[in-house]
Parts: sequence; structure tokens; C-alpha cells
Amino acid sequence: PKEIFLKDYKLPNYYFDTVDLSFSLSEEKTTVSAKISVVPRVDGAASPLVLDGVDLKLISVKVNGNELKEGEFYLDLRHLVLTSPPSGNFILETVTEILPHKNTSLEGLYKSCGIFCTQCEAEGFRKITFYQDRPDIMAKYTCRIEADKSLYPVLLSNGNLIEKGDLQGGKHFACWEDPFKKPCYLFALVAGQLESRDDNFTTSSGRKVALKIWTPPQDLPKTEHAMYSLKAAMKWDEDVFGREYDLDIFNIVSVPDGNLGAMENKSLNIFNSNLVLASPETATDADYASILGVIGHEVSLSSNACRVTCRDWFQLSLKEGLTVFRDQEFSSDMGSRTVKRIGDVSKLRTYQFSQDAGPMAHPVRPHSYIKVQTHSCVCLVYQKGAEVVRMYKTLLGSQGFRKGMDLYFQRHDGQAVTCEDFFAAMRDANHADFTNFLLWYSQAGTPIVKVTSSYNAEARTFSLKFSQTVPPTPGQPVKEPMLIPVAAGLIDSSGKDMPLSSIFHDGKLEHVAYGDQPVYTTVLRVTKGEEEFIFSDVPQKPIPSLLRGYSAPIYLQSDLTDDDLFFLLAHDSDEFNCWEACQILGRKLMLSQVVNFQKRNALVLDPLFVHGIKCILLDLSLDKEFIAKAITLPGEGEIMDMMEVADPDAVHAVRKFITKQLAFELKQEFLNLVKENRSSEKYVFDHTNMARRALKNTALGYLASLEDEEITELLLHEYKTATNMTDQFAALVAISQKPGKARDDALADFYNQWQHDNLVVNKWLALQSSSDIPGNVENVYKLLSHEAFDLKNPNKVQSLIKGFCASPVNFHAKDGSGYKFLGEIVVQLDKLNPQMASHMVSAFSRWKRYDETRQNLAKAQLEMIVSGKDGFSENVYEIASKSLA
Ligand code: B3K
Repeated sequence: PKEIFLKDYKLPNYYFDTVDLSFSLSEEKTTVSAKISVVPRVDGAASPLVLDGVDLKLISVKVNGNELKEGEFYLDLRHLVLTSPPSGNFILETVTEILPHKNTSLEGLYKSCGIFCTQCEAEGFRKITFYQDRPDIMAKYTCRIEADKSLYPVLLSNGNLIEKGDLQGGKHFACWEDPFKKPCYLFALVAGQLESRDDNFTTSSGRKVALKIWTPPQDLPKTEHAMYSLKAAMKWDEDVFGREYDLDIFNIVSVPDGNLGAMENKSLNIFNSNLVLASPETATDADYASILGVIGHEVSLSSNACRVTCRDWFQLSLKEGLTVFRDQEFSSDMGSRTVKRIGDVSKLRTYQFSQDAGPMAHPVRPHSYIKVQTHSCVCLVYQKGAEVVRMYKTLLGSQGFRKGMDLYFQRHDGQAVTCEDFFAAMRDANHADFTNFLLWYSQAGTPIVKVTSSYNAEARTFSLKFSQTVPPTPGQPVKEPMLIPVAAGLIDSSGKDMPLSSIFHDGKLEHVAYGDQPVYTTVLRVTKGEEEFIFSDVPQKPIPSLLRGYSAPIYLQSDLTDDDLFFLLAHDSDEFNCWEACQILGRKLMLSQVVNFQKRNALVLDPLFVHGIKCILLDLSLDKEFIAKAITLPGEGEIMDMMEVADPDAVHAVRKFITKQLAFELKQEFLNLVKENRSSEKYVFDHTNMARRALKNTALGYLASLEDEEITELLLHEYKTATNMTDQFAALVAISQKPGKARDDALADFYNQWQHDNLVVNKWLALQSSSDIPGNVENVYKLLSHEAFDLKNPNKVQSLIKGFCASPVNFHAKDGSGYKFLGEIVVQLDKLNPQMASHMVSAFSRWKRYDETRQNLAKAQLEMIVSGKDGFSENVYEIASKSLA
């Protein structure tokens, strides 16, 4: 497999101006005719025209109407090459045949439960027709689709419907025209038995946009929330970013098979059904929130990335980092900002930090890759990329950020550009000093920032000394200091924010406050390996509140004592930092008990920690979802990441111990929370009701850890009386914590009730596979052959296989049974769907973090996979070989 480098980017020698596609769909094969007007970049500079094409059967190729003869073109496994095309503009026509029903990779054109649909990002278009499959080729498309009318009554593509009609032999056709130039990764086609929920949206300039959400007829009632989310997202995008949707129709199609969540194809978004379909009885609050967020994401992509796209796939974060930031902001505005930020930061810590510290670490904009789909890892390109965009906003303020966005669109509308172009727009619109900021795009690894503080009572100054290092990552042994925005405030002994006046830094006194308006939070621009910020006019020794709102994706190591942390937990006006104080205390506690566990000492729970949790539980002024988050202990993965040698058994035992002790000591408080927060009325998706359910169900989770008949009764009661999936599933999760009859009966009952609903059954699979009950691998083997499982469906693979890898004790079982299970699955899955297989194999990537026994066992599986006895895809090879390196 060949590695591709960012530094090797070259402009294309040929551009495409218009592309007319014609599809004849049928059960055995699909014929694709493509007519492309080709424009050489430098007129007369004749060079071969290399078209990408994978799994295509070429029927004919013509240039300016003349069939090409032998010698004028050749084919290899991945290309069609025109050896000496004409020197001026010309028309290229190809006819190819493809087999969508055999396409289990789910890239290109494939069939999902009787529906033809496409997935072209990143490199799926080359599985449809011969093309220069790269995002900097932007052309205007038309698309004619012909198919059997009774099997495929609905025929959709991008843009506007310009013609449709019936044909002989029970067939019909539809012609679509997209007025905007687009890269081929935004092309889409859908054909099937679908019905739509219709609505409309009037843009700020008064244009009426038809909104349609398409599903198989039986699923249509479950699209109400998706339509609500679509309208809310379009309105938000206009209000906050001034972006108006540019076409007269916005289609969303829900399909049950897909490797991804959703795809922003121009005016024809294709969504995984789990991100469209919801009803109170079948979807949880988390599902409702994901639908809102992902629709927000795709709407935002439709209005920005479909207008300004990436020059090449190294720049993926240009559109996706920006869009994740925007969808996070949208969800924050629709619910609780603090709770959303806590959720996003937890994800960052669980996935991004871990990836950034392992063999697959790469910068937000990678320098190289073998397979772009494999490499465009969501946590580094999307989530860390979103943090980079958030830092622009933190540094520039809301208005400055909006000015930067406006300039970006003004400069680049209709173009394919780079991360530098985005950076330049932000800088130029604000005349900002962004020294060392671009390094966020090119340096991998999570920066470690250490801070020490000191107070000088005589001079009334408070000093913060920072030092930063970025750890070495594969291929990048030495790093430069970066620009890190650290939002900071000072809190006085009564718990109030102190007004900030000025800061001495870098030989200069900088005013923080101007005029009468007090300022309580300032953004410190940390840019060097070591530097000091001295706050002046500080009347008493403050407790600093650092990195407010998590203003940069870093590890912050401060000299705050436990007392300081308990103080911040009780008083910080920055709610995020209240939660953070609780998390730091939780991490310290867990790590100290891990040492006890390893030394075989008795585990102990600090009474101060119990008291802190109790205060949060009883504080009526706090948001209920915030309480639920604050009393949730840091995840096991996060703690393992902080250890020299990760010890899953110790971390698991400690987390279980602390949970159980808290439940024991605060049993009455938890019982009260369950009683006080039960759902009585109809399910409502809003923050107040979600918060109530979150708190009740978190309390239930704690109680479930107790060995107590009365509690088992309570859990069963909650399960049976639940009126919505959030409550029913939370009760089932709680009951399933312990092996036994109650668990077996409840799981069987749940399956009986919901076996007709695939999305609910997937939750049932995930709950069992991720269970930490001893020896669960046997159960997961059994589930592989259960009627509810299908290795070809990515949602089921995610539920069962990824779910299993999320269980530290069973996946990392010391007898190697978990690793062996995954090794076997990867080999099977790779033959069907390399993209999914590569996602799964990445669970092995951090094998060197474990003890020697586990290392050897995991390494043996990776070696078996790359030994290639059964062959392997580039996707799997890239992850497995980099993990072994
Ligand atoms: N841009 C798509 C994802 C495509 C992933 C292809 N491997 C939609 C999204 O980012 O949500």
C-alpha cells in the first residue's frame, strides 16, 4: 500500500466543467453513462488524463464522439488513463457497469434494504464512474435516473427536478440538475419505496425552501423530531452565521445501512436511520440529542462546506472541525451550554487524548495517509479540529469570529481551499496576532501545560507561571510551543469573582478592564515554553479558576490543593470549572485507590469526597443535568491513560468500589432523587425534562450497585412502569449490572417487546456486549449468531463489536479471549466492509500501554491480521501496521 503526502499536492492538469450522468438501475447490474466536458489547465500542455475507477466494468470510452482505440487509453486496477487527450477542451464519454447489490463496502452506489443509495465522501465516486475523484475538481452536474417504477417509485438526486416521466416496460425516469458547482464527493442518488414528511422553511430573504424527510412508509411517524431539528438548525445558522440555504429543496433520506452518521450531499442528505428516527417509546434522550446535533451538523455543512470545500483530503478539518464547532454551539443554544461542553470535553478526553498519545496520533491536518477514510479519524480531525476553531473564537470574541467567518466566505465562496485560507481570513478580518497558532494544525499530541501560582501581599500581585510542552508523537520527536488561550479568573475567600484590572506580561502592563464595566474572566495568551503573568491590584490571596469553559484542548496541571478544588467545586462562577474540580478530585481519588488495589491494601473512600458529592446532590440551585454529570466519576479509560502501565482490572475494581460506597453512604439521597424525579406526564424533549430524567437515572445507576433486594424491586418497578425509552432503558441498564435471574428475565422481556424494531434491538445488543460481567465474551460469541445480528450492517457491528471493545475487563481479559474474539471478527469483516473493519481494529492500537502478558496477546492478533494469510484491505493494514510499528 502506498502512502500519500500532503507536500506532494499538485494542481490537476485537467478541470471538469459539466458532468451529465445517466443511471439505468436494475436488479442485476446498473449502467452508468457519464458525459464530461474537460478543460485542460494549461491549454496545449498535453499530458495523460488519469481517471480513478474501482470495481467498474468499462463498456465504452469516447472523446469528442469518437470511440477510443487500443493504445489511446489503458486500464489498470484503479485507473482509466487517456494517454494523449486532445490539447483543447473536449468531451469525454464513458459507459460503465456496476453491481450495487454486491457492494458490501457501502461506498459508491449500494443497496440498503431495497433502497439504492450512494456514499461518495471521501472516495466513493470512483466506484460509480471513471472520474478525477478529488475535491478540487468542481463541476456542474445533471443526473438522469431510470428504474422500475413499482420497485423504485421515488428517484432523487442533487438540485432541482427538471423532468420526469414514464417509460416502456414499467419503468420511469427523473432528471435532476444542480445549479451549483460541486466536488464529486457531494454527488448523491437515491431510488426506492419511500415516503416523505413535508414541511417548509422561509429564509431570511423570503425564499421558500421545501423540506422533505424520506423514509420507508412504516418509519414516517418517527420523523417529527428530525423535522423540528432541521427547521431549528436552518434558523440558527441564519441567525448566528448569516448563512442562507441556497437551493429550493432540502431532502433528507433515512437509510438503515451506512458506515457513517450522515452525509451532507448537496440538497440530498443521506442519514443513518438511527440519526433520523425517534419516538418517545423507542428513542432515548441521548438519541434525541444526537439527532438534533447531527442534523445541525449537516445543515451547517450544507451552508458552508458545500460552498467552500477542501482542496484535498488533508484539509478535512477545514470543513469538519468548523462544522463540529458549529453543531456544538447549536446544541448549546438549544439546551444547556455547560452540560453540552462537559459532554464534549468528556468525549475529547476519552477518545482524542488517547488517540493523540498513541501510534495513530496525527495532527489535525495529517502530513500523510494511506487511506483517507481510515485516517480521517473523527476524534483528531473533527473533535480536536473543533477545539481549534473554538480557540479562534476565544481569542477573537464572538464579533471578531463572525467577522473572520464573513471574510472567509467573501474570499472563497465556490472554491476548494486550505486550512491556511481559513486562518488568514480570521487573522486579516481582525488584524490579529496569531503567532504560533498555525502549529495546532501541524503538531500532533496533547500539550501539557503546568501552572504554579504565588501571591505577594505587599505588592498586591498574583502571579501565574506557565510552562508548556507538547509530547513527542510518531514522526514528530520535537515540538514548538503553541499559542494556547487560557481563560482565567480569580476568586476571593468569600467565593466571589474578583474584578481584574491589569496584568504584567512580557515586559508590558496590559489593561484587562476599560471603563466602568468590571471584567471577571480574561484570556491569557500562553505562547512560550515558559512565561509569567502577574495580576496587579489583587487585594487578597485568590484561588485561580483556570482554563474556564475548557478554553484549550490541553492537559492542565496546576498546583491547586484538594482544599482549593473543594472550594472551586462549591464557588466557581464558571460551571464548567465546578465540574472540572470534581473530576480532578475524582481522578486523584481513583488513582490513589488503584495503588492500594495493586498493593492489595484495603480500598478506602475519602469522607470529604462523599461530603462533596452529597453537597452537590442536595444543592437545589444547580441544574439537574449538571448534578448528574458532576456526580459521575471519570471514565476508566481516562484513568488508564494517566497510568504508566494501564491496569484495567485495578481501575475497574476501584471505580466499582467507589460507586458502591457512594451508593451505600448516600442511599437515602439517591432514593429521594429517584422518587422526586419520576416522569409523570407525557415525554417532552426539552432541557428541564431531560435533566430530570438524567438525574433520576444516574441515581438509579448508583443504587443498582448495592446488593439489596429492595433495590432490585425498585429497579424492576422502574423498568415496568417506564413510559418512554429513556427511562425503560436506563432501568434495564441498571438491572443488567449484576448477573442473575432478574437480569436474564429483563433482557429477554426487552427483546420480546422490541424485536421488531432494529434500532431498539441495537441498544439491546450494545448493552450486553459492553457488559463487565465476568466471562462475557462467551455471550458475545453467542450473539454473533443471534437473528438480531448481521455482520453486514454497520450499526449492528458498532453495537456488538465496538460495544464489546468498550468493556475494559472483558476486552482486555488476561487470558486473551477478548483479543482473540476481535482478531477473528476483523478478518471476517474486512472482506465485507474494510472501513468498518479498520474502525474495529483500532481497538488494538494502544496495546503497548498494557502489561507484558496483554501486550503479547494483542500483538499476536495484530501480527495475525497483517500476516495477510487471508489478505487484508489497505484500511486495516494502515491501522494494524502503524499500531505494530
Ligand atoms: N461529511 C460526512 C461524513 C463522511 C464520512 C466519510 N468517511 C458527514 C459528517 O461529517 O457528518
